[in-house]
Amino acid sequence: MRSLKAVLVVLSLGSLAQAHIGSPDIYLDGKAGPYELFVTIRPPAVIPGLAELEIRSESAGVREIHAIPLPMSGPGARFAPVPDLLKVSPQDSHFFTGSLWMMATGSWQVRITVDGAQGRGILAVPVPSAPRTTKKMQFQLGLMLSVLGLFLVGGLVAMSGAAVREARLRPGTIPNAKARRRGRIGMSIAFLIVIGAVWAGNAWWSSEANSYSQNVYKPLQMSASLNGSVLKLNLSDPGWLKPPPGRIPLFTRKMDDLIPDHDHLMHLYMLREPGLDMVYHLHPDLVSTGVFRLHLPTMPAGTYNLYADVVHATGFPETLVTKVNLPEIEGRPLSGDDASGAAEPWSTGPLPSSFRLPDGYTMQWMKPAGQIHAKEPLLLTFKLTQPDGSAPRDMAPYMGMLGHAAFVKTDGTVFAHIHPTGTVSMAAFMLAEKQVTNPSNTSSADVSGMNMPGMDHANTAHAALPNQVSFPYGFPSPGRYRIFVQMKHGQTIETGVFDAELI
Ligand SMILES: [Cu+2]
Repeated sequence: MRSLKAVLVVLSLGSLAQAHIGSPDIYLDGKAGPYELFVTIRPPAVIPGLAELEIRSESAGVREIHAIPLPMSGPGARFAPVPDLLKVSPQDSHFFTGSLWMMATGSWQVRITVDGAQGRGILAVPVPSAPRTTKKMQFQLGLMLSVLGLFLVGGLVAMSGAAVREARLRPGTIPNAKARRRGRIGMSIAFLIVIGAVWAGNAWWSSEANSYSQNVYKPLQMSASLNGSVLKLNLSDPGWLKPPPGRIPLFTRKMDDLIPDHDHLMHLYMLREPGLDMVYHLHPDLVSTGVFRLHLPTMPAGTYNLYADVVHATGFPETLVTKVNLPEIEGRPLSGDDASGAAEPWSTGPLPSSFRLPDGYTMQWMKPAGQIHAKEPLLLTFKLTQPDGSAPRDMAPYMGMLGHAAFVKTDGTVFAHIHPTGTVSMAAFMLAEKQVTNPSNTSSADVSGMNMPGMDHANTAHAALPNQVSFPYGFPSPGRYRIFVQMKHGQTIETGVFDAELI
């Protein structure tokens, strides 16, 4: 009977999202030809703005690194301007830095060219570029400008008064009553004109600020409704980047152009609040434009935060969020790529770095020594072992990769779904890489037929797959985080749960 109670739903988390929530920095572990690079890109919060670029070369013999931002598709992707040379750190010849101007909203890539002992190598890193906020003027600067502005207004009025009152008098002559009156009239007129100009300036500034705020990124909205054990997700466009009538936009977002990212149009994480003690990684099916449907697995009642990752044909990724209250669900058994995990609520204290899985296996976080700092580029490594402590012989790729991880801040401000390549959307990464290997092809066409980097196909032997996986990531801010790591052996998808505390 419980399943008949169609209940509920819906509260948008209303945060600023991008691909990932509250975690805009890009971390990527990739290869530019023969050179292995760890790339960190910190995109600006406003556009146009400067993106900070840091590259650590993990290979020897790198002489020079150049970088340039390019649109992901169209002619701009083919006719690249001259790239910037990155600076080598004087202390460390493997560390390169630079800053790049991101000039427009859209789906961009930073193309990195490495020259060195083994020739030239190119790596393309997708960078979704969108203003995330409007910056407020600093109080001191506002105060100073106001004082200077008042001085200018007063000065202009006084000068106009003086000009009409006494400009034509001989030196030393005292203006008579008539001249003084003329001066007062002159000052009044000047005051009205100046105030008019200030008012018009304010109106112009406000309208510019307004049109900019239209460009501030607004993710697709998502709402959830439950019917029996079927969850329906409705996507809607809150009107981001609607161009004024008659103008052709440089970049648009559509709802009917989603492309598969490692085999699925949507990757949905459901996390139970407030303890983050239950996690589900599921894959809803597209029913019609903007509508997804999911047969829920059997799951306990509670309030769940939903994070849905999608990628547009342009390579622009988004994470859509909503919240749903569920009764206890008697649904289907988990199958295919769907998986779940459970752990003690985070509030009961940090979990050990060695996580016991329900089938006796263990997943271990090879924690870096010392304190972890916010924004520090890290390679986080996890290892799966059998009950006897040995490596499983039947390690298998999970959706084409050695592992998938979700990083969630316990206060709900951060969610990031990461892969061994890094924080970039895999579909966008392949779109960018395809241009490096085949420069004439810059169309944003479907990439579903492409092979995943490191993808092992179903029929090949997985005996050689390692039992550990590393994720490049940097925690965006201090606080407590929960990390959900998924690896697969045989037909079993294991979900390890770990806690991290950052000061
Ligand atoms: Cu994934």
